[in-house]
Amino acid sequence: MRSRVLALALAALLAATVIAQTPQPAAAPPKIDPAAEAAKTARLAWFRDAKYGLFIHWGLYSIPAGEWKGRRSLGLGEWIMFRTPVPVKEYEQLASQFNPVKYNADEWVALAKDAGMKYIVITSKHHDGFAMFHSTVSKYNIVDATPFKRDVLKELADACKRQGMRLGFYYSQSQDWHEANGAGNTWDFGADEKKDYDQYLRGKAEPQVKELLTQYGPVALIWFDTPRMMTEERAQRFANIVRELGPQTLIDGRLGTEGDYVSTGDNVIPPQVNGQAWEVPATINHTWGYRRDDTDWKSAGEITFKLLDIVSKGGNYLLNVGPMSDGTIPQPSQDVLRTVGRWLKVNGDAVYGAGPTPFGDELGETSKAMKDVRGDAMAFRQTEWRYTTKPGKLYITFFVEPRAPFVLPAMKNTVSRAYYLGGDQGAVPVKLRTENGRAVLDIERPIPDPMASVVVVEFSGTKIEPIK
Ligand code: FHN
Repeated sequence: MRSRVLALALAALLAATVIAQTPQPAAAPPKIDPAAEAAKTARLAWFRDAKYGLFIHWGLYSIPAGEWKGRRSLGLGEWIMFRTPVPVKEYEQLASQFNPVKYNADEWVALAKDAGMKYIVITSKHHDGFAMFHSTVSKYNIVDATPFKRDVLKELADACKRQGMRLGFYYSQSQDWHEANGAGNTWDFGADEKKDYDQYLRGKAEPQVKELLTQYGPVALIWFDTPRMMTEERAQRFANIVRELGPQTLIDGRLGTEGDYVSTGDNVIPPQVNGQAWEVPATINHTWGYRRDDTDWKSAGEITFKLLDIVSKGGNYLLNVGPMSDGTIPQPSQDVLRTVGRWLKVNGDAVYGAGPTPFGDELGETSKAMKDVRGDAMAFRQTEWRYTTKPGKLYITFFVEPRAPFVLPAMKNTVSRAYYLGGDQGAVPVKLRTENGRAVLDIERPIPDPMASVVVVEFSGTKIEPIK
């Protein structure tokens, strides 16, 4: 018996070797539809220029705020139902307490504007299944199930229209802990594999996405998330709905099929430049939904660095706030956002519509030898400055006083002048000279803004041509 198994295994190995050694026809390159590509490029134009957006995670979970029946529930605020776990019948009762009387959509949009953000993405339904808009598909929504009875998304959409802000909706297409057939709730409804998942998709998720696209428009994007059990075919059904009802609406990178842009992992900034459209969803503290005990806000300096780091690699920064159950956004997070916004008022030219670094050495090295817990190569980042570009202009954002003199990387272009951003462009010049064919900046200390100062260098031609 043993020798028979061995013989079979050997025969299989031989067959595999033969197949591996036989020249195989080259895999056909993926088909590219030029018209579809052109439409995608056009859809993405605003997104690529915008660079900085406000993410808002708001829902019933802002009431317990990280604590259930007097006990701290660790983890993300919006995951409290799952982590505790709380049975649907109990969690549902939060709706009768949800009365965010201080909610003022215009103030939220004004905050995003003051912050220098160019789009807003808000949770229309998170994994807990509660719709923050008036849905006719399920009574489990803010108008039908709360004493507040106001459609907060409609109010936000109207305020965005009034103030010229783009608005997109986060929608948890897969996980829905309120529904017997939605993914994720195993404590009330048992294993996901035994559920009639398509019944949930067709009965709730797909029609709700249709409601969002038809009653709150124009919708800048739909931010799908955690595509559990999303086969290509299921994901494509959502994509078709978006394409049909919102031809200009973008699809993020977490639907389960290719979207318009790539969504990185939460708080994950890639180590190098990437030419695709991409976005980093990120927390301002350590949670998305409000948690009373999380007051570890990132500083304005950290946020500004991350923004420039991301833009210098070609991406967008979608920075989150978690409003409280009274409808207000925690004041410390507002203060941080406004500080960055004031900086952007002076220095926004280095960000909006700017292209990535033409160099890359300043980003630091990626070591293949060291891997993080996910097995990704770790980057040793340098954090003193970042480059961004526009035709004929190189922006150098310094986060610490630069080495003196500051020598620019070798390039074929000649540089003509250098100055600080702010005020009248060119009003505050920076000494520029050439030494051994390299442009050199003699920057006086202290730099104007210790948080971050931007020097613009004008050069010949439109694009920098580095000399390697
Ligand atoms: O599970 C969610 C989480 O609650 C939050 O919404 C983030 C935002 O990117 N997305 C999922 C985790 O990646």
